[in-house]
Amino acid sequence: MPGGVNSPVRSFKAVSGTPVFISRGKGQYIYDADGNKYTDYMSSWGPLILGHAAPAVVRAVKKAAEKGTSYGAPCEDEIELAKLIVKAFPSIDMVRMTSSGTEATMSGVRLARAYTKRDYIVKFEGCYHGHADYLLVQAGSGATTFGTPSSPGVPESFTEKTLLANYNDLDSVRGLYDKYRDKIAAVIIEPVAANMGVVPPADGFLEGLRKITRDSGSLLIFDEVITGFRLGMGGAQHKYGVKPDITCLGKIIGGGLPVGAFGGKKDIMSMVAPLGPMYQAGTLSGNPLAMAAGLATLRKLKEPGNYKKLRGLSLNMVEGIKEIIKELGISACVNSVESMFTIFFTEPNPVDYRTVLKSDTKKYSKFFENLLRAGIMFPPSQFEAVFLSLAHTDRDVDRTLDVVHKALKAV
Ligand code: KE4
Repeated sequence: MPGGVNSPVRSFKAVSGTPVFISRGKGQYIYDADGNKYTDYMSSWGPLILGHAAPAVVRAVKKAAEKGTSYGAPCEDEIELAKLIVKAFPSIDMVRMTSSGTEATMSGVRLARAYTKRDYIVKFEGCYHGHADYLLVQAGSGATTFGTPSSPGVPESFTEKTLLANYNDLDSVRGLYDKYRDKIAAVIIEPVAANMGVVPPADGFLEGLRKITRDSGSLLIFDEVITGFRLGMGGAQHKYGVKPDITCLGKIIGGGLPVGAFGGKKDIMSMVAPLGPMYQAGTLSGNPLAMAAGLATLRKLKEPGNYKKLRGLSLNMVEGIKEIIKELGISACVNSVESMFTIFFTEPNPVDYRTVLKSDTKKYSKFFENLLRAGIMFPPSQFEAVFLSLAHTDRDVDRTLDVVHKALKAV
């Protein structure tokens, strides 16, 4: 397997180690093949908001598996999960399941282009929406506003219609609309960025995007693959009170099994085959085991007090880290939203990709290694998010803060 992994970010390449191979997880803990135990704050990059092997999820998957693993035909649980998503997201009348977040955003972008009959899309530097060719773009050289491929194997022609804006910078979006106004199908954004580390939207930023897109007849796509059901039952769009036209989901809605979804208003989703002409498909879309795991996760999650508990755990952790940073007088800061946060080795708090890049990744790497050696697993990259789960306890937070204190001091 290239790099010994099936996804690059697991390779520890960004933190100079060889990847840890996990043999099992339980609650807030994961155990590696050598028997080392870690308190896990990666949460499989977001899905495991209940923790590892949550009893309700394991029971649901076992029960589903005894009835078969896939039917190639619709089943009731697909309707149940769709209903739960539609209920939680007022901006969604209809939803289509996929098997990954990449498929969800790829399909959401295709849908916006089909619906508006326009070809250009706007994305933001530092936001990651999966690895569809035209979304693997980086800022073009100099004045060019369209993206250039950020990976070999993506022809220039595939990224010419992907325009790049700067996160939290409405003027950079207006500049693109001045040039390409009636050619832009959609703006796609992580309403809270988490793939450059956590970068919250500035006040008025999301509302500004809503106005710019609405005034120009283009669509607003919220990539809530991470924030959906993470920031609350209604995701970022509920928290910030801004309704997108299309929402992409993933991770938590599959409870750790392969899943993604995209949804929106009926008149937009009616474009999706077989109802409409826009083709989109998947052998294992709406897979019964993934549906069962997702349903078990969301049903548990919506029990009263859970988001309050997550928020409390995260607040204690984040405030504790900020105090340690202050006490040690080091150049570092924390960006956090609800139960996800990132420690950056830079000051002041990053607000976009350019300021995120000022972070000292060598210090992050040392910090990560010190935590790992002490049995704490943070994400093996500066540009990812730490996730709290309902399996974490106040005691975990206290013990983690002790380790963080020593690790920051060492750095
Ligand atoms: P997947 O295709 O990996 O299921 O989802 C792509 C995706 C889309 N949108 C957002 C906001 C995402 O964060 C992701 C995937 N996130 C990465 C890391 N944050 C997953 C980890 C990995 O690539 O292994």
